Amino acid sequence: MNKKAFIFDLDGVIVDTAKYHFLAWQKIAAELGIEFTPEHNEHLKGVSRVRSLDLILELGKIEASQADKDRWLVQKNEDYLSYLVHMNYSEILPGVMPVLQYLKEQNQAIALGSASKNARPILEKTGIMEYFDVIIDGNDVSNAKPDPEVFLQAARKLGIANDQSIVFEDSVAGVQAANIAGMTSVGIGEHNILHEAQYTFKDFTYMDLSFIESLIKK
Ligand code: B16
Ligand code: MG
Repeated sequence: MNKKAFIFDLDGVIVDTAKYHFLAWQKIAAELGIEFTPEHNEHLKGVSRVRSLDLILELGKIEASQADKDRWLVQKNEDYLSYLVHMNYSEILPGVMPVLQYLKEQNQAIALGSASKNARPILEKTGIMEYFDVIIDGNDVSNAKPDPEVFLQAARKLGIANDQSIVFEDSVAGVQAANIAGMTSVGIGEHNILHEAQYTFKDFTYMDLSFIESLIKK
């Protein structure tokens, strides 16, 4: 039987928390007098919290002390967490559950590969922790996407080769990380943004289970 590793990014793939990250960063940017648009935000998707702040400061050409940076990082996370308080199963993006259920039925290996340090509480709140054989998140890695570390760790822990691994990603950095790792990259979002992915789907409702079946048999 073919056993593949299916590695899911979290924010923007399983749950729509990307919008909460955006709102929290936008608040910090506004306080600093920096215009921060959804287009700018695309560069922050999949990128670590620390690196995201640096990108915003670069955008505003602001040099800040480490103490200020630390304060903004705490403020951003507190604001972000306030959006998650009422999070539940209903915030799982459409089409995700049928794919997870199908993979389980087919006895495939499933991992989470997220840059977020808040990944575990989100999986708990949405009640889908049990689907994941392995969870690698922002607490486990030292190199942020597009470095492939998060996906390499996931595949290694599952005991499955990189070329037998498939990554679902909504970020440019994450798609690049999957490609560098020698894995199959499936972009979830707009094709014009995620054009480096081997396949792209607007969201999981556009993905037929026969596509997953073909990846398993590949
Ligand atoms: P946190 P993913 C990423 O999660 C987000 O896309 C990115 O916007 C965020 O800055 C990063 O996690 C760190 O998140 O501040 O919660 O540690 O898309 O890799 O699941
Ligand atoms: Mg993401």
